[in-house]
Amino acid sequence: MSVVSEIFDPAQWADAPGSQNLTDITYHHDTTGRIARVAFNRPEVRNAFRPHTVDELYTALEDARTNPRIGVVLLTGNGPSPKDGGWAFCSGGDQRIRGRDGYKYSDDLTATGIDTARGGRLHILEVQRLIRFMPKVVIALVPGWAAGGGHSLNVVCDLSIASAEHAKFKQTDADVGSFDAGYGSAYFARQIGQKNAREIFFLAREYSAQRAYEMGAVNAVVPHAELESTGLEWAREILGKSPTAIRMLKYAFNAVDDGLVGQQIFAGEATRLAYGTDEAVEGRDSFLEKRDPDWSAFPYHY
Ligand code: S0N
Repeated sequence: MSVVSEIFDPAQWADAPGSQNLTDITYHHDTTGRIARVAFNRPEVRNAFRPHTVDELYTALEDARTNPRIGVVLLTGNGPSPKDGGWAFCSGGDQRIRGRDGYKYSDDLTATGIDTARGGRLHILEVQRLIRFMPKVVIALVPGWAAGGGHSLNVVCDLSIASAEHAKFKQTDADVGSFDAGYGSAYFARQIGQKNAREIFFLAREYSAQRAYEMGAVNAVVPHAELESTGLEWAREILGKSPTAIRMLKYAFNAVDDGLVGQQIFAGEATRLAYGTDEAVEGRDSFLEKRDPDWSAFPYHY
């Protein structure tokens, strides 16, 4: 097992199946196969994402979402940078390939044209929704900079743990003519309050892990060397809880901010639970047996 980051413990992890050819991220499962670790792997550019990075990220997270054994996902950034030793969670979209109508699908920096089928695609927002809507806890482990779209990813993760020494936060969107007008800002304001969120976006100043903790943007600040072990400890604790309770709670927390989509997702889980009852089985069977349903065994609860 190769060491992908200075604070990565290879004894805890195995390559996730099919992850060998990834270039922009790394994807591991823990030795029990119940925790996924997905990490940005472009430390030389503070883990900025290009379209290919987002494709890989989406594929790995979707794999974790649909793997019935995985219960918790850790999202982090590998480091440090071989160039200057700097650490990053993610610094958002790679500014070198941002086009007039979004991000060029081509990662070839010399490319002049935009693939018209995919040009201008801001598919990091699809990743945000995948994290938000997956029925599993996603924990951001922030080893360094969380900036721009990387700041927004920290916002959408369910829980966040930050490195005391290296984690730094900055919402640069207004500096670079970009704006996350969805979860990254409006939902962020729900987390830390309107005045704090507006200050962070309008002034685009850097703030520390400790300040992030005080505002409620992260759950804990731990020594850098303990970041990943703390993430694993939290994940293992969560794995000791009822999967259904965790899923329903996540969707309950989401629903109030997610409108009808939030209600739909919560309701879908309620329907799935109802399908497991004798009452629902009677409804199905009566239809298949071409008879009236007999609900007499099912009282009106109060
Ligand atoms: C992260 C910062 C603050 C770190 O500063 P530091 O430590 O001084 O390092 P640097 O010397 O600046 O950087 C080291 C090397 O890394 C390169 N680099 C850093 N970030 C990027 C980047 N995002 N793109 C390309 N390269 C990057 C530097 O150039 C340097 O390279 P060398 O060594 O060759 O000089 C600081 O680096 C910083 O401010 N970075 C830019 C942060 C930023 O503005 N990100 C973009 C914000 N916008 C988005 O992310 C939009 C995309 C997006 O996610 C989105 C899409 C639709 C709707 C909403 C969103 C959303 O925002 O979520």
